[in-house]
Amino acid sequence: MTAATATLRALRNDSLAAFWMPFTDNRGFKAAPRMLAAAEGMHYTTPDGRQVLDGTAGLWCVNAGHGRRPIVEAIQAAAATLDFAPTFQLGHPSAFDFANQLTALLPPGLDHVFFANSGSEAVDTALKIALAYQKAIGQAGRTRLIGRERGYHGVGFGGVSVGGIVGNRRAFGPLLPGVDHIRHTHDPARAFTRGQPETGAELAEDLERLVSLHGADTIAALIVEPLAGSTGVLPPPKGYLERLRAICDRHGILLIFDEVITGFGRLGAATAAELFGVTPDLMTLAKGVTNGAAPMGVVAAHRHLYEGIVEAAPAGIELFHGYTYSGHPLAVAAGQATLGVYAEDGLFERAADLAPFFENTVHSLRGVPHVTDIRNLGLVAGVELESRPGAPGRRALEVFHTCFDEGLLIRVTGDIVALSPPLIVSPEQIEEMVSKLADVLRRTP
Ligand code: PXG
Repeated sequence: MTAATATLRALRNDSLAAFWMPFTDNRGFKAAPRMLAAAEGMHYTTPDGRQVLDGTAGLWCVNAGHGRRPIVEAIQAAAATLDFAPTFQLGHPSAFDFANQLTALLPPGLDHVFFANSGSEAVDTALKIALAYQKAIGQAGRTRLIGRERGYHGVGFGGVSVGGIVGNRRAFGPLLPGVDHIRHTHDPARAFTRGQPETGAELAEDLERLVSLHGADTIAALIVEPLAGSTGVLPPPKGYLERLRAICDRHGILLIFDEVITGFGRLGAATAAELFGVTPDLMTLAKGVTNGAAPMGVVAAHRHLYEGIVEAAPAGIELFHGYTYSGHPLAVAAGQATLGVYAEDGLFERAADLAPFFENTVHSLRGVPHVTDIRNLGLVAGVELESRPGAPGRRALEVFHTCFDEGLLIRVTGDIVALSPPLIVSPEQIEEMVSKLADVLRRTP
């Protein structure tokens, strides 16, 4: 029996009711389910055997493509050798090796990594490390956390609080106290800009506004995505991140880059920090760290934070934080094999090489019905559609469904389509994605 037939049988026997699906229209999905049964390379296979071209690397995570043998085998071997090992007051060698391998990929200074199990956990960990560091260096009054409008930092209470997407916030009460937000960087007047906008660096000065309002000595950290992903692909204006860094330095505010999407080659470099030449004090990573094959989140911390917290603490535990599965052997094995595949295939360089072709091809959607803006950087693009009056998000959702039914996986948030294919994508597959999307847009009312 193939995996696909097994899945079909299971479907016939089971109700779909029990699984309360995340970020899903549960009633809509369960009335018309769309299922995936297998994946290999650039494609998913549905239970009825259809091939679906993966235009989104799963959920922005499968950067090396699906079913990579070295990763599969590393997970299998780890499961058979050391299924679980605590990392509280004990260790296992591969977690230390992997931490060293990761720091070698990161900008100098980001010398320590804390393991979590998702981007959301990484974000909450980074916020807590920032607070603990300020306290450790005698700045206990710095408790305020600053995020940015339209930011997405996962779904923990910390991440939602610093995040700036109303739909993710409004059902959940007052969230964390003492949080504020700088303005986002999107300007519709710059529609169809290729790559980083030339103007808009001055939006970083909005941080000065919050410093004036609250006092720098109350602010612990600023967290931003170097390129905002979930909110619809917003590349940073030229000079903007550099300016944020300078303002943070001026006022003793820690800078956190949330690189859950931008890490591991998406923008054509190991990290956005490397690409833009701006080093944060803390960096969050997830998704591509294991090619999506096992859950893992990572916080990389600058050595001054690690030393500040560890050296200031009395003998004993220095940071009261950690997860049962921090440095889980299966995730570590997946991560080590993933870094090997990235290096062997030269995937970060490949993404950089393909980026101009990707940009040109994606921008050929200009003029296609409903398209009001196209934004891109590296191997990520956002295609903004005009919303139907009174039905925001509806048009893009229909486009998503039709594309899937016709063999292309895209991602939509609101009325913005995101394309973020695995970095192994071929030029022909980029053309296939874009022409399929254009075709579906032309047929969508
Ligand atoms: N930070 C950023 C920048 C993210 O993009 C998270 C944190 C949270 O990661 P976890 O692993 O807790 O989900 C994310 C996640 C989408 C989409 O299509 C984006 C994410 C997740 C699911 C869908 O925009 N980003």
